Amino acid sequence: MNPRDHFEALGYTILRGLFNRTEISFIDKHVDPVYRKWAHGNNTEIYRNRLVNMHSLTLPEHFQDNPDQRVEFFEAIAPAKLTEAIEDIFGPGIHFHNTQLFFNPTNAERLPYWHRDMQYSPIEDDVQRDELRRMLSLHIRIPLVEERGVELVPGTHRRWDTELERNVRFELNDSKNSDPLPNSELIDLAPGDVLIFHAQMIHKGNYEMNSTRKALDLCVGKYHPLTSSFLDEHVLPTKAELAAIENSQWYDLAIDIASRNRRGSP
Ligand SMILES: O=C(O)CCC(=O)C(=O)O
Repeated sequence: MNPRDHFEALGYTILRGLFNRTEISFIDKHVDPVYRKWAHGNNTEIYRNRLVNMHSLTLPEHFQDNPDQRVEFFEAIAPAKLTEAIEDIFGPGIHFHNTQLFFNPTNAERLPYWHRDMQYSPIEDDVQRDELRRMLSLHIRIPLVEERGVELVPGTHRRWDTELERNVRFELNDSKNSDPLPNSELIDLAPGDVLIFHAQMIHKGNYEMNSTRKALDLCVGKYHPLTSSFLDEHVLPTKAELAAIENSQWYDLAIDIASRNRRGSP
């Protein structure tokens, strides 16, 4: 099945070996110091809040010591071969939204939790259900170490929950959000592979099968009024940085959405 049909049918697709070893090392060269410094400064919070990710790796504060590296990082994570592959699958109109880095929790009490990304937003669940087919928010997962690190329920990008899924996601009727769900798929990835999945499909991490995890997620998507207000312009390139980025289409569109948000125009 080609990537477009695979995504349409199942809600995810994998581009095996899209990045070579040098490209992954280059991305990691930027990610690793940002992650290490953040983790060092937030040790207690990571444990106490049972965190499994950090977000907004492109914020200027992470590049204070070497601002030039910020442009390099923006370029490394959105090379033409990735933006073209995404456009082949989803058509034009994709914009950058943010980044996240997933790791294993330091607190063993944190168990992987089934969710749809926006269930933690103030948007009502039935509104999310009604908008599901009109929304395209994607995770582009770029593992920096080998992992069986994420589990998906194929097809849930096009349908809402079964009763069991709902009970598990919201921990209703004695269910836990870590309870197993039928028909799920655990995804095997090697550095170089890129997993693209719908942020609103039901998914969770897997910690125990990985001695370590370090997966960079690019959050990208198409404009939707319900998600556009979550775009944080601080994670985007400045005007001067934008001019220095060769393949800037994802960022151009994001900046356009952010400036429309600022003006309050749709
Ligand atoms: O890797 C994980 O721990 C979970 C991944 C996830 O929830 C996400 O990418 O939205």
